[in-house]
Amino acid sequence: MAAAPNGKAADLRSAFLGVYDRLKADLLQDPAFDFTEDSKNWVDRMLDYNVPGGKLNRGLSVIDSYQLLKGGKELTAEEYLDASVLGWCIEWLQAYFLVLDDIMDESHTRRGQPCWFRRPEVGMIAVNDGLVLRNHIPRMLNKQFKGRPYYADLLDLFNEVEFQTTQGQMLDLITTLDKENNLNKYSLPVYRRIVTYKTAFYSFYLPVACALLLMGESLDKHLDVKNILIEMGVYFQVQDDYLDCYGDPKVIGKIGTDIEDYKCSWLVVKALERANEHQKTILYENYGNTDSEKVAKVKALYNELGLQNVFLEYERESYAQLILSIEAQPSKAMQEVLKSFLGKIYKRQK
Ligand code: GPP
Ligand code: MG
Ligand code: MG
Ligand code: MG
Repeated sequence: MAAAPNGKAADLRSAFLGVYDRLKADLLQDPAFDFTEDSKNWVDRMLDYNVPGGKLNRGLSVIDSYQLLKGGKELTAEEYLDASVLGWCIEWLQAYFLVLDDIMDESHTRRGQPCWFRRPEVGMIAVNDGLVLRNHIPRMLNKQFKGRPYYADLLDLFNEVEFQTTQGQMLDLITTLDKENNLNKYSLPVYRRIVTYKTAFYSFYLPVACALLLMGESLDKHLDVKNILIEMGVYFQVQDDYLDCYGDPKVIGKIGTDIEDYKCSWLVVKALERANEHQKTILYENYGNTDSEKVAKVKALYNELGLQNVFLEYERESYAQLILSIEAQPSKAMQEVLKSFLGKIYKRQK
């Protein structure tokens, strides 16, 4: 077995990708399914298209967190593999969510390429591919961890977090149904509830919870840490919503659809808080429409309301608040874990 890598970010990434190749090879030789040449090629290509092409923040954070919780000591090859497999399980979960989310949000691009379902040969086969990705996770967990004392806790954790994410996605989708009510329902508490469930649990709590289980810790003893990670997740989704409108598609790899989709985005919530009656009418008449002139009117109103500065101020305050709660944590190692995660997303452009 190769030793755990140390050193530069590029080396960490390429070592992590080495584990991806190994996991993919195992899945393509799964004895529970009699692969044909065509099905093997399909899954191989589907995985390469959807799993490894993102920032890998969530996956790499499992390794990073585990190492910091071990007091910064270099991981053994076995420990590195354990953390990497869990990291990839989270990346698989993310791929499964994104393949389906892009269908639901009618998106066009993801990670700088057409969304998987937009490929002419894929279409609605993408729905089943989402399920295939989802079903790979317990197979990888079983192969690596069956028989370990924390195996059942890992399965429970992945199941619970997936449940929470689907509930968040449901809220995200059904909140857009009531268009006649002219955005009346959109408020910060409604927003926080959606994003806590749809993003924060799987993107922030899950990687650290995985590292804690590898340490033999009981998750019930880390509720403060969970709350901080959820706050970080809310901040991350506010950034996602901001970048949906103000990010450079070439950098974020996707074209925003939140205005067209009538999403309860952080930007529209802030616009509603600040708009006068005339400006509210502009929002009511133009929000939630694919007509590019209407989208442009919404964006012009966001600019008029100075939402870019409102976001910069929010970002500054959230960061300061998060640092305060992190520094109130009794464990220095846990402080490092949380600061490392926060450092990866603060002022991100993608
Ligand atoms: C991000 O929302 C949330 C998810 C990707 C979770 C999806 C959950 C499912 C159960 C499918 P988003 O739509 O703002 O993300 P993006 O901007 O990347 O499309
Ligand atoms: Mg979505
Ligand atoms: Mg989306
Ligand atoms: Mg988004």
